[in-house]
Amino acid sequence: MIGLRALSGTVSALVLLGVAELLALGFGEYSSPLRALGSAVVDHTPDGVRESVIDTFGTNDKLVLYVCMAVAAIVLAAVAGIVERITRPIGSVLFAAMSVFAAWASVSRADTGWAGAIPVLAGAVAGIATLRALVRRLEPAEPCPPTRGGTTSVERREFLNLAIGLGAAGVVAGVLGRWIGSRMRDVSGNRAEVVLPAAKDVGAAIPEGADLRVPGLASYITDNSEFYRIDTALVVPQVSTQEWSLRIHGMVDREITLYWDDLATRPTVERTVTLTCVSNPVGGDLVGNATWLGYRLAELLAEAGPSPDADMVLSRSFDGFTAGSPLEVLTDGRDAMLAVGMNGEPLPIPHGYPARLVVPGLYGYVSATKWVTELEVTRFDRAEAYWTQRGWSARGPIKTASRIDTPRGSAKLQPGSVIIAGVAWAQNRGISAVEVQVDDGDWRPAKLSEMYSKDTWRQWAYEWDATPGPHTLRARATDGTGEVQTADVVDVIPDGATGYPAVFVKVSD
Ligand SMILES: Nc1nc2c(c(=O)[nH]1)N[C@H]1C(S)=C(S)[C@@H](COP(=O)(O)O)O[C@H]1N2
Ligand SMILES: [Mo]
Repeated sequence: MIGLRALSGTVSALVLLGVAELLALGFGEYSSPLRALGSAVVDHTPDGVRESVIDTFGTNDKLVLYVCMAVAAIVLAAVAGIVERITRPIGSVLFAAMSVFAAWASVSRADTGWAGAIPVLAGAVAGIATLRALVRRLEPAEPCPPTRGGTTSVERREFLNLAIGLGAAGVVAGVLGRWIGSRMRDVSGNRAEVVLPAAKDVGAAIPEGADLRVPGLASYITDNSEFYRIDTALVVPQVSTQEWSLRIHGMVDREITLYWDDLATRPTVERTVTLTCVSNPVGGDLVGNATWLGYRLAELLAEAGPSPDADMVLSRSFDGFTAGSPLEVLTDGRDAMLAVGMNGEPLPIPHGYPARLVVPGLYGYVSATKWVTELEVTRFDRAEAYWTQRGWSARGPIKTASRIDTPRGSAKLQPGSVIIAGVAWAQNRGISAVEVQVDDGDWRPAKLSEMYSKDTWRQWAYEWDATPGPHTLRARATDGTGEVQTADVVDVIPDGATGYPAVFVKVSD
């Protein structure tokens, strides 16, 4: 019996979600309870938990989140079904409470008014009605039933048919709602029609020697399809060029709003810049190098005329993410840009289509806002960006780092010549040397790939005469100012990990 009651609860939750997801088609993206709750969880997860989830599951953290939410919803709904039968209407109240919470999550998201609560609340009415109807069927028809179990096998079969039918209807409605919603929003058609402007100020050609082409070593330019992706977006924001605009406001002489077509008349710049995530652990792969096409931020900001008292630009994305960059950094002459192209294509949708920021020398969380729609000129003592509110440092200059790509950890090697190779980066300062250490031996200089610019990573390689036994290989880089990468082992929070990358290998006899 308890199973049937739990089933009533679960089926009712499916009806609730199905109705809400279908109705959400008419009330904007965040009126979907799954979407709104998921984003609320992302924004409110304590850092420690977030870190351990990311450590454990890598960048599958979003999938993990959805699975956890689904399990939590099923368990809660099952409990609601059970308690509704014991003390009515506690289960219904539990349902209503969960719905109010989901409605709050919808309404509190960016760009959704009170109407955003309608789908969840309508779903709640349907879900609670379902719960009461199902639970009533589990009650004995007479006070002293002739059979002990309360329901007869015929009643039981009828109940199951009804429950399964309703549950299936809920699932179909929900899947249909999500699917139609994603089709309605999808901007890949819009992206396919974009013609990128020609680059006016083209960066120097990338020399052959920038890429050492060592097997197992990251290529100098990272393919768009392989470029790491980090963001808080559960569903990739879909922003068409018609919908997109960039408002520059705050401490400025004149607020301006740029539309996509306005960009066409402006001078373009093309630069190859390496992006890095502050959450990249030592040796990690949250770093990539691409050729970006865009517009100089300094020029766009100058059109608005920033106040001399301002020291921060708070960039905001379509989906409410914010990053705070020092105004000084955006205007000091480096190639900080509003990028619209990545490696010869319009930005891929997950990388910020149609426009994002790229700032050489700053970690992504304080600079690289994707789907960017606003630049608010402000001050660090007045505004706090998304990750700063969550305990990360307000400022995020990139720390000098190196990585060993080959050989891989725990590789089994043959004695003799082994190529140790990797990448090193210190954007806006450049890399002037990389050294390699085997076990506790001396630091030996590695061969560097041809220098391209101080804003991109550099490859390095070192030929090692491997001797039998276990070995530890380490690397360290020196930046363009002569500063050696620090050996201090520091975690990614609050402003980026440090320490030497190490790889443990076994060389056979
Ligand atoms: N809208 C939005 N932009 C964002 C983020 C985000 O969560 N939302 N994350 C930032 C972070 S932390 C990084 S490291 C870079 C990653 O850019 P990529 O996904 O194109 O590699 O995007 C930045 N821009
Ligand atoms: Mo990041």
